[in-house]
Amino acid sequence: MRDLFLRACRREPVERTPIWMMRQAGRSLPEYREVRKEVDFVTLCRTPELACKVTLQPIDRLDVDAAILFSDILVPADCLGLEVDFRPGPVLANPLRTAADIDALTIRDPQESVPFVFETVRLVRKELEGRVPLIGFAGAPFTVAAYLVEGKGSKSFSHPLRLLWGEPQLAHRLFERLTEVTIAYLRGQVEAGAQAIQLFDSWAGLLDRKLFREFALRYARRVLDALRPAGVPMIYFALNAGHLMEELGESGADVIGVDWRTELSRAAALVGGEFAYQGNLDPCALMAKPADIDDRVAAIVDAGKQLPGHIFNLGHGVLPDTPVEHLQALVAAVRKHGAR
Ligand code: 1CP
Repeated sequence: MRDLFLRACRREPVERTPIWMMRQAGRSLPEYREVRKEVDFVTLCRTPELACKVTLQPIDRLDVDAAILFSDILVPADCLGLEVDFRPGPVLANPLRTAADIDALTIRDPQESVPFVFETVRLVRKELEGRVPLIGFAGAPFTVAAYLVEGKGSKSFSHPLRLLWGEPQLAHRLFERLTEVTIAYLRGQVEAGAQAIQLFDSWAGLLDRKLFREFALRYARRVLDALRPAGVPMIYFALNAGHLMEELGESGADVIGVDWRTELSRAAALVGGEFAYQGNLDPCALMAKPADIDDRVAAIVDAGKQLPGHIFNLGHGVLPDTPVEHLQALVAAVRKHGAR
């Protein structure tokens, strides 16, 4: 297997810098849009043959060094009996707002409520035939809670933030349950064949350091501590977390995801300790002509070579209107500059 990605996660020597891209499967690829003409997003996530097909599309088209399971961080809401619609972002008919809503949540075994996720993982491993490793993922408890309480995407997520300030004990009860579900859900993915996992904490950057520690880091750490015996590399990605760098090193992750706002060298100096880093080209940079971003790519790759381990990625997901040729040019540039 081409295991550059796994070796970089473990801070072992690599002959070149590996690359994959968050949201590498999805609307930027014409073959994904073809599949979406026939089925809605939820059906796509719940049908292993189709989810497998779109997971593999970026491997074939872009030749990236890892695959990531095609799903969504809100899929395991099924394990709490919550219905989520996608238009295209997640929308809940009944957001969690009261103590009664939160205390009524019952946890169901992910193997029974979302068996299609594990079936997709098994199928992808089989179809990959060892070409590249497969990354499984989940949303971190804080970020998933942000959607469940707000009921949809938001810039400010004021409902979940009001819950933290107004009823911290109730917020903790919600996070406890989400932590339990997330552990079972990720364990199931690793047992089915996921070779690394990423925990997405996309909204953790809304919190100051004190709240981050109390409501986000504590639960992310609990998830990662529980998964450590599974033995696969673990990535923790918190978006907009420049002010939280010192804290990220306490997450229990092997790899720290960094968005484009914080240079890799600065992130590493602030985090301290021995970690691999993943990132961090601004996804908007891919709107520039490939020749115009070559210097930027070289700078990130060179900074990565100074770190104990580096996986090239974007600082956040691929934007849907990114030209495919620009994605291919990025992979070529990382190959060119990343050789050791
Ligand atoms: O086809 C469509 O129209 C649906 C769009 C879409 C897609 C392609 C959504 C709805 N989710 C996904 C796939 C997805 N989501 C993946 C696939 C694997 C890959 O990376 O290739 C992953 C890892 C996610 C994770 C996810 N979903 C996150 C964490 C990462 C991030 O972007 O910060 C978040 C925050 C979500 C919520 C979500 N789901 C979909 C949308 C449009 C959103 C964002 C909503 C918002 O907050 O505005």
